[in-house]
Amino acid sequence: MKVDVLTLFPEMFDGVFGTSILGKAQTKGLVSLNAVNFRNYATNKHNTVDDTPYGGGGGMVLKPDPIFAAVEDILNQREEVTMPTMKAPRIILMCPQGETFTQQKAEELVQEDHLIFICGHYEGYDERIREFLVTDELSIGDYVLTGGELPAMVAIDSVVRLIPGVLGNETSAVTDSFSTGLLEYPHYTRPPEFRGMKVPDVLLSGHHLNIDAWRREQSLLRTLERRPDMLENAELTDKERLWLEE
Ligand code: 6GU
Repeated sequence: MKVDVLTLFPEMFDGVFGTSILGKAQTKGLVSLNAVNFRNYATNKHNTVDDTPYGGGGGMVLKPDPIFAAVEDILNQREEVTMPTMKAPRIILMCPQGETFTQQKAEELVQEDHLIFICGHYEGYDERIREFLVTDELSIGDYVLTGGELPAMVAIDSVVRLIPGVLGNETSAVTDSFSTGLLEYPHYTRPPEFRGMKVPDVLLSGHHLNIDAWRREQSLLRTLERRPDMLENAELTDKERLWLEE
């Protein structure tokens, strides 16, 4: 997968793209992550990327031309001549008005082979970017941030970790707890007793059927307690639904 990010602050991505699991995913050749400063595509002599809004009012608006030019440059670098069946990339605008990013969206985006994220910073976007350039608009939740960079990093992290081979096998099993629609059960490791705080007996019993049953029950209770809204769409047996209603 190839991921390009258009931003006025490409250095914000250095740590995230170069470190830990995302860094390793690139070394393994599973993904190529690239942050591009769209100021490099400004056409006037002061390299302006924003301007005052038509019709007046406060704030600045990101101009369409540098962002269109940056995206077109990325598109022209694609090998569509030699690979005519190549799928068009998703062009994703990060903005508070976008569709809320979810695990389901991450699972949809990991099917793509090229993603282009566009991040604005405190300004609005010229509406023609929305209307004629982007394929998706994403937000990461109902709170306001100073820019789309952190949200883009959040989305990229959650998509890239779903690429086969990016996570070790031990970790990938854990992945799907959100996709199964339930919160995770509690985890414990050694020692069996720490300052008088004990690990539940069942986990030390070696009885795997009982352990699986306990974990399932804990997942259900935890979801009921913390995220009852998730239970509607979760995959539950009739028996489990009855038990939760008690
Ligand atoms: Cl994508 N951008 C900004 N500026 N704030 C946000 C957001 C995006 N998602 C949640 N808050």
